Amino acid sequence: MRCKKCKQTACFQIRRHNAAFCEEHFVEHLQNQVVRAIKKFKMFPRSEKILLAVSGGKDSLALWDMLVDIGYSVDGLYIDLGIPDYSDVSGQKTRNFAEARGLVLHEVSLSRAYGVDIGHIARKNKKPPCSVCGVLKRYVMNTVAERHGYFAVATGHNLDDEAAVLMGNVLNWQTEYLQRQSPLLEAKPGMARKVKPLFRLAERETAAYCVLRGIDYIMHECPMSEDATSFTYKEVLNRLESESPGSKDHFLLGFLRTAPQLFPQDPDDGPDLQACTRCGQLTTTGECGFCRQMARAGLDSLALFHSDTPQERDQHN
Ligand code: Q46
Ligand code: ZN
Ligand code: ZN
Repeated sequence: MRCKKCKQTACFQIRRHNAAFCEEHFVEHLQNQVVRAIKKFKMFPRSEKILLAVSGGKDSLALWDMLVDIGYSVDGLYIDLGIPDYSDVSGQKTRNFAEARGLVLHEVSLSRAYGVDIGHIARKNKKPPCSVCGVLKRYVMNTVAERHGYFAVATGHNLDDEAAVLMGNVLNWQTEYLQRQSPLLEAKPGMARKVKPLFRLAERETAAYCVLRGIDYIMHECPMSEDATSFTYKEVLNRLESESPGSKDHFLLGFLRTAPQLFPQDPDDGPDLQACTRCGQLTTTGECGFCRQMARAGLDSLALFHSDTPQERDQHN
């Protein structure tokens, strides 16, 4: 196997692109895929500051490394969910990454603010942890982006994640979710612009990227994850991909090409919003979902951001 670019010995094959690359050109190829995604969906210009949600896992850290290396201005946001034997490690890996590169990292910590973990809030709400966690993460991302004036919030969802979500949405004909499934969601009142610049890269590619770039990431999945169906969808898609390389690309990218015609968006279409009577975030009801969720757990929603301490690191480069 020879590198498509320089004809040296290749170290990594990407079957769906019918190509192989040496280390240097593999890294370049992945970064080019990210630039292509950003440009195609007009996610953000180089002049704007982006907030990236980082978990300490391979995808978000690889994306942070890529964006900074390409020349984008990106700060991180780490949400400490207080999960025993997990959050400490993921937080430390994220901090180490930011520190070594002189990057700004915002940290919002459940355990520091309240002395509880996400499991406690879930139990008090009688809901699965991931549903409570989703509400919390969206709220924190929107609030930090608004307070600090970020142009967009980026997340590390990759090709495998997005193809699995699409499969679930199609199998269950979740047309509302299909309408919103896009690597770019425009900003709306109370909601930051959301972007997913990694959607063209497969999981194994971001893992390989981390190895090549010496990025130390947490390998374990979050132990609270109970979404077995999404693992099944990923397995099915992996089987398809190995039989017929390019299947995931065809499935997801084909959907993204046709979705605007299938689901035309009306920019004025949306519920009437008012300020949450507790925190001021825009919401459809008197108190927003986040404040209600925290109140059910006996916690003051306003206390969470006392621990949002953006840590300005010394720039090393
Ligand atoms: S962090 Fe939160 Fe995930 Fe853990 S509790 Fe579920 S949603 S699995 S990406
Ligand atoms: Zn090469
Ligand atoms: Zn509120």
